[in-house]
Amino acid sequence: MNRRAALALPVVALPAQAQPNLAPLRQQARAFGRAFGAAIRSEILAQDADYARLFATEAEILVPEWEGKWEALQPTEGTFDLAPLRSIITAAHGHHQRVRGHALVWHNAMPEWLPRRLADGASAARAALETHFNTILPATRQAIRDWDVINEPIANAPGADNPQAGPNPLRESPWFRALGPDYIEHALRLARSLDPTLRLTLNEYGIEEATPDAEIKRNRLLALLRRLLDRGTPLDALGIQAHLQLRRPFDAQHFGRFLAEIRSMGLAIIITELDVREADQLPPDITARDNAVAQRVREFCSTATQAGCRTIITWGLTDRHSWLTQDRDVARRDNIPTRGLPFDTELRRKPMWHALAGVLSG
Ligand code: 9MR
Repeated sequence: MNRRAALALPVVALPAQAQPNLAPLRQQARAFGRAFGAAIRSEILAQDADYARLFATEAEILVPEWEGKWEALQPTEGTFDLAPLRSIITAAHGHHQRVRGHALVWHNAMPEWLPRRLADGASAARAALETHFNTILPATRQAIRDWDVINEPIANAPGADNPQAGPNPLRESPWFRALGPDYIEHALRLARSLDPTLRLTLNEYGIEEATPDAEIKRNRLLALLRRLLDRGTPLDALGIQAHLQLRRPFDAQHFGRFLAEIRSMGLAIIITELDVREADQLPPDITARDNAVAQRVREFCSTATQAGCRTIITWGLTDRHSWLTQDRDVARRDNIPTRGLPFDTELRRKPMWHALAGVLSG
């Protein structure tokens, strides 16, 4: 689609059924120099043809929801299995899509052996990191030009929600315990040395909303980024996960100032895992619920694009398969499935889709 055709697209949110011919998000974003992507799961890709078609049509970027984590890539120490990740790469190539890597250093989705190895001390931890990077980065070099090298390094704020939290601004993960705060710099330098043109991203959650806890996390993150950059650590982008929650307030101006600060450091901004958890008290009907989700997405994403963010990735595409309903810790207590992604369980476009279309082509 050319730019003129994209410009002619209506940006107001009308019911999806009324606009069957609107171009997919992928095309709408591309016409405006932006990119839309989504996290995908290889086992569903293999089983659900409609799901596969939806990703092929709507997403420019695919992110492996699980297949790029240690648990998937190195289930046994020294034995690598890239088959699930390769199935996503193959699908992406078939549809001229890009793949983002997620995640090289994280405290979750570790194979059972890894925490034990990290507990053996700094040199064992460094060796494990090097073996993993030395294998994965060259093997995926052709297909993946952007990796979340560091995922979720900031500790959550201490407080009522998190009584265990200590004063350390960095999360005391197995990596931190083995290597100290320098594990972040070490991993970023290693990635850069193995692949000098790879885009290196540090990805974080809980930094979006207007709560005291998010403010503490933002300040901790800014301090970490300043320290890394002052030391000449290679880093290209901040990934903002954006698992938004409607029960929390959002302040566009305040968040915009935070993004401007990130940009002033010379870092790109990527929205990496967007989805929306609905309010505790749900609005009366599905339309009102979907509009509330769309409204937050519109406000949040337009703040990000105004600050120069050019890439928006949702954590899944459809409510049919979403960690928001499948993860027991985040699923609603009343068991009502959350409608926090752009497509419903029948793969129909929802107001959130229209909100994204409006922002990406706005
Ligand atoms: O959605 C992902 C879920 O399917 C996996 O089981 C889980 C553990 O690997 O990770 C989930 O994705 C997380 C992402 O990797 C990092 N940010 C938070 C995401 C939701 O938990």
